Amino acid sequence: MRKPIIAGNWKMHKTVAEGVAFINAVKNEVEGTDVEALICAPYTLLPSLVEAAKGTSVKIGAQNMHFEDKGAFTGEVSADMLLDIGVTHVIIGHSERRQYFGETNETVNKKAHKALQKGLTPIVCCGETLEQREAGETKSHCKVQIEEAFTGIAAADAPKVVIAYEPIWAIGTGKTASSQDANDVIAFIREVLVGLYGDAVSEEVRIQYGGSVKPANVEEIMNESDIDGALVGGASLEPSDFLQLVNF
Ligand code: G2H
Repeated sequence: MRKPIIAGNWKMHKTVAEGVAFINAVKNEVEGTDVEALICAPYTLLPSLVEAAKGTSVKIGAQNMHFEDKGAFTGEVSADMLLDIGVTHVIIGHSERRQYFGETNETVNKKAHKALQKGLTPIVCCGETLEQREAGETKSHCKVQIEEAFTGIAAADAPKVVIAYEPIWAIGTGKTASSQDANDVIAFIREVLVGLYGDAVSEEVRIQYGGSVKPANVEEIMNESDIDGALVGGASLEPSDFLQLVNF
């Protein structure tokens, strides 16, 4: 059984005080659910959020990291730096990073390797643009993104990776892929994993859906056969919404 993972992606939102207040509001309510609850926050908040979540099952993740251990990379943060403050997860290759910050399948692959080597859980994002969807290229595009993200990753490590399928046209737009549509692509991504690693490994990998997930649609999405969680932006900013998501 794959444990569902509901992750908030706060993007570039919240001060330290706001983030800590959020964690304090949700941390006791999350206990006892069968869901992995995770908040991925801006770097400046991470140490305070880890501290606030200590002793609870709420996990704290970053939204990016560099693939090198150290060096002259102004503005970057390494896996060791994240581990040093108690971060457990890291989003890799979010479409906003691909679009605005030059992330490529190659850098995603390097970051996934580094995260796994260091013991961080990578959440590797994939997803098509509206043009690609309309051209019927959704699956071929996701296949390339997944195959290149997993290049050189051993079968023993593959189940440690979480995949987030986020159709770009559904991000922050209020448009959601229908749950069947999302499930269809996610089931296809699992087939790609079968091709890479075989059935047993592919059955272990958790694949989230992301793109305008909110309390009103989370249950339908989570009821689909192959969808193992959600990566949620806008609707993860309010504690009451996040708790509804976790309690889908
Ligand atoms: C997709 C998602 C979170 P939102 O980027 O990763 O954002 O839920 O706001 O569409």
